[in-house]
Amino acid sequence: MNNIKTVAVVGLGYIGLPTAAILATNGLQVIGVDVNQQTVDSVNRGEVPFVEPDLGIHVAGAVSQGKLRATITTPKADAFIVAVPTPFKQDRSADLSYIEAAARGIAPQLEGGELIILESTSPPRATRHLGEYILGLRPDLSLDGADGKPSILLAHCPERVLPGRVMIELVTNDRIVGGVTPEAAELAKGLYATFCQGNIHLTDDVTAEMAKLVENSYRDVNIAFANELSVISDGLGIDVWELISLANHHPRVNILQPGPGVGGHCIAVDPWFIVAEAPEDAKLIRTARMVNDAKPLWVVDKVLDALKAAPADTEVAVLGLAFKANIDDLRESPAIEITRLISSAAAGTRLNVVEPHVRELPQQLQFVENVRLMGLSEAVRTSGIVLVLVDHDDFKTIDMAELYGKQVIDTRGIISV
Ligand code: SAJ
Repeated sequence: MNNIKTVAVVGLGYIGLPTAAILATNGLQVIGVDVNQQTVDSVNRGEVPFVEPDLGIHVAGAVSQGKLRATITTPKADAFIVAVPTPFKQDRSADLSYIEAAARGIAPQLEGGELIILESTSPPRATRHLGEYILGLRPDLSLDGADGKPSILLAHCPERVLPGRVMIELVTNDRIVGGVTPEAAELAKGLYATFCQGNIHLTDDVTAEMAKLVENSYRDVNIAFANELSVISDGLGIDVWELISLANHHPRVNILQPGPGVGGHCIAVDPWFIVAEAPEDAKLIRTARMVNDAKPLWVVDKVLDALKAAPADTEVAVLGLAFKANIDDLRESPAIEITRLISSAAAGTRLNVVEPHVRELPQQLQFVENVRLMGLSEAVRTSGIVLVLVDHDDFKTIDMAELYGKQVIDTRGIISV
């Protein structure tokens, strides 16, 4: 099957829905599949159930032109793209149950010749696992035409887009396509070439899986270096941002920025898949994860120390809950963990949370008595301690005069006092 006309995208989340929409606006007939009826209904109305710039226009356009529709059950299609979550389990190895559930939906629809692409971030050999899982359900098919059985073509094509820039980066980023067979890689390349203007690099499936994990681990290790420097600098009584900015004048030094910890659903998760695969050898990757995971507790201790030294009724302004600047995504956000920990360790202290990108507190903070959501000026005015957790642009406009006499704990280096 060299001529792909219909594509089923399984999982309509932060990656699946943009991918479905961009394929549909580039001429393919796309059916989005999701287990959540509300997601399905909202896509069929041409609406997007989460915030991502420009995605709404693509989805509304594709649905109104009849190129994109959503359903709960997996249909027949020429190609399937699996974009479901791969969280980690208690032991920090990857939970492949969502991939297996997707496979159970796809398997009955196969006739042979279909292309199946795994986009979910996956541990090494997950694509092969998906293939073997499907063949377990469909012993009449094969991966290579062995015994004269019709074959299915399997490839891994990891997503690499940055939340907040997804619709741009889907088109402009290079892609890595790893085929279980060269034929599968070529076919997948043809599909991505319908919308991707970057280079499409072909390799095998396991190298493609590792490439994605390595990219995020590289960033995690580098952020850990910056976070470690921030703790060391604090002990030395020097400004870590000045230190990094000076060191970065060296032509071969480019240190990232410290923060309150690493959030989001990718960088804090993916390195563990490498550690689970090579526990003896992945020493640096494991240590970096531990350094970044420890940073929120260090911030909590800073605030508790400041509270001990402050008058008893001191309130704390908590600036930001998102996992990074200028987005509304609160998943795995260190800011939420920090706020929650301070709220329970200092139960008598009022925490005035400012998060311009949400209308209500997230579930973890909703029924916590000493935490409330408020506007920036009011929170700063009423608080003796100002804790900056996210470098949202809105916070960079704070009038320095309003901070006079207050203790500022700035984990992002956006306020100079
Ligand atoms: N962070 C810092 N200091 C920095 C940079 C980031 O503390 O200098 C923190 C952020 O505040 C945030 C976390 O790290 O809490 C992650 O943010 P990010 O912007 O580095 O990355 P994500 O999670 O939004 O997206 C990453 C990207 N991967 C890389 O840049 C290698 C993206 O390209 C991937 O597609 C995405 O993970 C993913 O889905 O895997």
